[in-house]
Amino acid sequence: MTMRDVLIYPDIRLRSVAEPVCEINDEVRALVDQMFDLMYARQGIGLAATQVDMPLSLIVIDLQDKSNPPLVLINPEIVEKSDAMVNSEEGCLSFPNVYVKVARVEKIKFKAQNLEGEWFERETDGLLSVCVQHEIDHLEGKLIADYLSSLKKHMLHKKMKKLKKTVL
Ligand code: K2U
Ligand code: ZN
Repeated sequence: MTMRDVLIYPDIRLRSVAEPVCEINDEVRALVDQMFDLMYARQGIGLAATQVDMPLSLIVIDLQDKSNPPLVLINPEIVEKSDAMVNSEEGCLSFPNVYVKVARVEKIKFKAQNLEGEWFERETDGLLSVCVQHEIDHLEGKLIADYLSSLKKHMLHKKMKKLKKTVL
């Protein structure tokens, strides 16, 4: 399978809702490898399969710190959320040079399958919590643009659509 690049907003394929991964086969393992390579090449710390036009429930994460080894999340789900919220400026590989203030729950417990198909659960906060929530948004077709006011979202859409025309 040839890997295309990261889809750039307002590409409609970013709105795809991911399908569950039913079988973790060689094709899925090859996709995971390609997603890590692309994520590193684009200086990302997370990447969702929908961003590479593969509507599968699959995320790769590498926060680039020793306490958090690289993660593969297959069929991830958030199972618990804290009441407390945190605001952060989020970037997105599908929105080059765009940063949006997003309010997210501070702590989450999530479950997912690893590449061996084993289910695991993890509680987290900080950057990993924000990243997992950001990536699971991608799997649901939700983007950082959706956290903007309708006016700002409209302006961003116009700007990025124009940019796409000039680049192509
Ligand atoms: O999904 C993506 O587009 C990759 C995201 C993941 C992410 C977004 C917000 C907050 C944390 C992670 C980023 O573009 S990766 C770029 C980046 C690098 C260092 C710190 C934060 C974001
Ligand atoms: Zn993103």
